[in-house]
Amino acid sequence: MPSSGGLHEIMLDNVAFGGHKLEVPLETTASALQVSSGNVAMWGNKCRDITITSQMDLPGFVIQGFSGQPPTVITGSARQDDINANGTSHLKEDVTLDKVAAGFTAILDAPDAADAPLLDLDLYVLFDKNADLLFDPATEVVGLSGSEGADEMVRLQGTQSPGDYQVWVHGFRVPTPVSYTLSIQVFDGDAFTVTTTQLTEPGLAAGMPLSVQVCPDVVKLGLQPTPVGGALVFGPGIMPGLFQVPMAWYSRAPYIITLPLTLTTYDLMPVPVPVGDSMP
Ligand SMILES: [Ca+2]
Ligand SMILES: [Ca+2]
Repeated sequence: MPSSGGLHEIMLDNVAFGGHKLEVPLETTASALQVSSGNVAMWGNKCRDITITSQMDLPGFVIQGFSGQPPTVITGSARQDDINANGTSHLKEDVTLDKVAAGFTAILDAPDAADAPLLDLDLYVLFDKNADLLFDPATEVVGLSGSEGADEMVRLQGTQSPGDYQVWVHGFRVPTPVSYTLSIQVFDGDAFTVTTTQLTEPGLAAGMPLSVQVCPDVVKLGLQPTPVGGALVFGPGIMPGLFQVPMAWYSRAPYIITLPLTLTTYDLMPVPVPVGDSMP
């Protein structure tokens, strides 16, 4: 997970005990990984270089770039559902993934509490794990957001397997009918190409900086409205989606560019009018 400088602590909580001994030996390995940039912004056809350095060996290291499409936006009408049965959710939106994706995000934007007091909507994301074309709320919920309010967001971690998903909006408390907006975004495109150097089997060695270059495929990106979002996803072979760095592509450079720019009085002097010219 992203973290900053300072003291950190890892806590282990044993919630079940089924052994004969009160004290059972166990081992935990803690480590960290550094990325030279917390996000990857690209514009035009320019590539970006970043460096990844891990403090521990990451066998079977995998790194992939995913680009996104504009989010799907649905307008819904809130309804009171059975508070004890999220399967009664009044809105169930299908999302089918043809290939591995990343960054599956669902955002529920409802009226503010001042405009709709006591309104409480909840958001669920389900994955048809057993591919029986049914979504079981007991076993197939892969993400949920259930605050006391009506605005909710679910972002699935790691990468998402191909298959059928559904996003559910559950009306937990709907005193009066209101409309809301549900946005769903998935990064499943291949318009960001990733190349690395120095990566040899069996993976990424501890302390060995890995140079990564990310390039936009402007032909694939050209038809999309900008900015185009995405994610750089990497990790060891057993968990290839462990780390994610957000990416964004802009068709042109941003208007605000910060440079080590120093203006002097000379730069600010008026341009002299050549002798002989007359002012209009
Ligand atoms: Ca199922
Ligand atoms: Ca809620």
